[in-house]
Amino acid sequence: MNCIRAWLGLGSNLEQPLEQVRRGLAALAALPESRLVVHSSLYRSAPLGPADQPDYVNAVAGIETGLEPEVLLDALQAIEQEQGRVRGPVRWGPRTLDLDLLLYGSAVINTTRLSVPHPGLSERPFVLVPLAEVAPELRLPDGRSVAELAAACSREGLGRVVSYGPV
Ligand code: ROI
Repeated sequence: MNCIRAWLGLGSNLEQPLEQVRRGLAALAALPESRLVVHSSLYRSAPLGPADQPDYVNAVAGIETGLEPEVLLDALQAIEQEQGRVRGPVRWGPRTLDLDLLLYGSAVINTTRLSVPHPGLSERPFVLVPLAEVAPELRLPDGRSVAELAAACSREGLGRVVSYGPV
């Protein structure tokens, strides 16, 4: 198997977000041709975007995968659907489970369906902080250090969820 380390972001703020993220991690562990290698703690984060929505639970996961990027994207979207994701009318509105492909090895991908690295990655604390927790040595394809980006971002409204066991 041609194995690539991919990094995925999980986010939920509807229908018991902790449970949604927990189920999302379990679904990632069951992806074909892939292995869930590591996941971060779960974090509670204030919403980016419209403020009149619940706080989010966020986490990141690292997988080794033999799936091509767009095949992986299909699989992630199938998991989102499985967990009742409905794309509402509001841009940046609430969601049951959002799975983002953050990084796919050191690939830079820009197709109609996929932008990798994820465009929000380098400025979103709810992605950078969990990513730096589990992969402080990681660099973006342009060479920027995840640990340095995480150290420089504001942690306001972001906190680790405690009293929550492993998946
Ligand atoms: N805000 C937070 N805190 N966490 C998310 O996962 C998240 N996801 C989104 C938008 C709506 C941009 N805001 C978010 O897609």
